[in-house]
Amino acid sequence: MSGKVAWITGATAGFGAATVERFVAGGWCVVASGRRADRLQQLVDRHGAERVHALAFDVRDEAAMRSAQASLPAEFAAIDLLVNNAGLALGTAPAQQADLSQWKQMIDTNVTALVTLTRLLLPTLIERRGAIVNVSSTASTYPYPGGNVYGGTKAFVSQFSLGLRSDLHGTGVRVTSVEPGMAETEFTLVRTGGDQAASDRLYAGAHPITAGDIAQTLWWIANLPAHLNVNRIELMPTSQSFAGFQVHRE
Ligand code: NDP
Ligand code: 8X3
Repeated sequence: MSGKVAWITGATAGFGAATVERFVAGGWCVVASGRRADRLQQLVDRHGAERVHALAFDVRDEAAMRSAQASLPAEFAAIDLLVNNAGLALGTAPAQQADLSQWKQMIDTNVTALVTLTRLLLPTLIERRGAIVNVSSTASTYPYPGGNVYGGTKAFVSQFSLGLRSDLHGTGVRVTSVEPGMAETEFTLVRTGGDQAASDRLYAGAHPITAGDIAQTLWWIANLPAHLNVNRIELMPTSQSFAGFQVHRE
């Protein structure tokens, strides 16, 4: 046992669920949060209540977030690592046709909730000389049609991470922005409102990044020597690269 505690948001699926597995296997204790309580309970059942503590709440609900933090038992309260992973994309419509409520949900989840939890945990993280890993995206750097607000939220996450580095100068707290490209999780299922066929089509034959790849990357970042900080790291599947600008002709 490392004696260290990670709080991993979005632990019920995809990157977050795989990251719980990696950190528990590596001897850490984990605070696992997400909305789907049944999936969180499965993590507790699998690893034991002494290794995984489940907090079921919606990250958009600040009061619920505060009481979740306040409810942490002493063994899980001293957080060494915050993995801000909970997030989502909704829709791929161009801005002029987009659903405003979907835009707001992305901003509330990917931006507002992320900064709120970060702010709440900063005193503990500073005391522990801990670390923050924010899950951003290649969408933070490379725009694509229909990526509008999702890309905007991730650009915020990347830039906020760099800003945190500046503010936390001298505290020993490390901050990293992790920026993955195409990865097969429940991400596309959520984005398309549950269209499994669309999700399968996107990933078919592409050998996308796996949740395990990202979990392993987060594990590597978190366990580097304390004098090393990865500021940002961008990952893509080998099958994915760049294309040119689009030109509209009259
Ligand atoms: P998944 O859909 O598989 O997992 C998303 C996680 O976020 C779930 O555990 C979900 O839990 C949680 N979540 C979403 N909304 C809320 C909410 N309101 N309150 C609490 N938890 C919430 O997707 P990924 O694992 O792929 O996504 C993880 C992160 O990685 C996201 O930030 C995403 O933007 C980012 N990302 C994904 C990429 C990809 O191609 N897959 C690439 C680059 C970045 P629950 O529904 O139980 O609440
Ligand atoms: C997820 C990757 O390209 O779908 O952040 O935006 S992408």
